[in-house]
Amino acid sequence: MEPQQHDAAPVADRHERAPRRTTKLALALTMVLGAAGVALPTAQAAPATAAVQAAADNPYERGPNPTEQSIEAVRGPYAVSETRVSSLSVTGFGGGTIYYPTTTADGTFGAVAISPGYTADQSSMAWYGPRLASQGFVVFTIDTNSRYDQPGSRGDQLLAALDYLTQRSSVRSRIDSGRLAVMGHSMGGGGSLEAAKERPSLKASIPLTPWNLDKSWREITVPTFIIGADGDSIASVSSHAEPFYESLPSSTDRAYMELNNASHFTPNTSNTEIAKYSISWLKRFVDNDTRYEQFLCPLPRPSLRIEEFRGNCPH
Ligand code: 856
Repeated sequence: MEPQQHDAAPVADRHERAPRRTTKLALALTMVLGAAGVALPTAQAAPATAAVQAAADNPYERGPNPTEQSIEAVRGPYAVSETRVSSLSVTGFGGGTIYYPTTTADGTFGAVAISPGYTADQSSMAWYGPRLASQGFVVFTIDTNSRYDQPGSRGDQLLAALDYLTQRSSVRSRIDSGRLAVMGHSMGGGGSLEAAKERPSLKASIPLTPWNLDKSWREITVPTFIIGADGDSIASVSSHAEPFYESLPSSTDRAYMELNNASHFTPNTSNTEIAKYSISWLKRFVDNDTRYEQFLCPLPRPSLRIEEFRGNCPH
């Protein structure tokens, strides 16, 4: 199927592309002419803007400087397209939907595969697609081979989906294959822990009200952000999210957010706290974008929406 425009989000490539191109040209000219001993007027010879400096410091930084408002917004700066992947065209998982920034003017993006929970399908995680892709990630919400697959299988399927995404998908050229992450709900969150244990090269993992019979994740070195819900009666935080978090090595970048007044199914509908801190975690660890560290450290304070927040700061 052809890529489709997903929504009417703000224009994609408005963040300083033209100025940056101009300053890069000026920089090249300055270096060439400078080496040749040619003097230039000051305006052209001084390209060291904040944007140029930032791009030099971190080649994976995407989008404008973030604000509290920009990470809470229902859509980020990138217009989003989507393409469906049939289960018949893949092996190792059940197909899904890829959401991606429409523009090709900002280089490649990191990518995240997202698994649903027991008995659920990709539709239960659909809100993450445009929400995260519009911030500058390729997002793959997947179906599992069977709705009854257990966490170990869901972990394998997340990794198969990432391999498909970077090696065979129609958007593979848009992705930086070295900057990948996993997310998942419930047994899919348990699967995110399994995937991070199995593939330490992942840059981030975000288990959402995770469920797993294995309580010890001391082998994980992937930066992991676990989100629990205080009212979860299917995967109680005392038996799942909290021990999972506490078992992560303190040498691993890790965080735990417990949502207040929330249930096992809170991650299935649009949620500002889940979005803003997930975006920050992905930006910080998939893009190495330290502009987002301010939203993670010092640790967010408890509020009407947040029961508690734990973590290792600074990262
Ligand atoms: C639904 C995980 C004994 O385990 C359970 O009862 C159980 C139930 C549900 C889930 C889950 O993945 O929920 C998400 O889409 C474990």
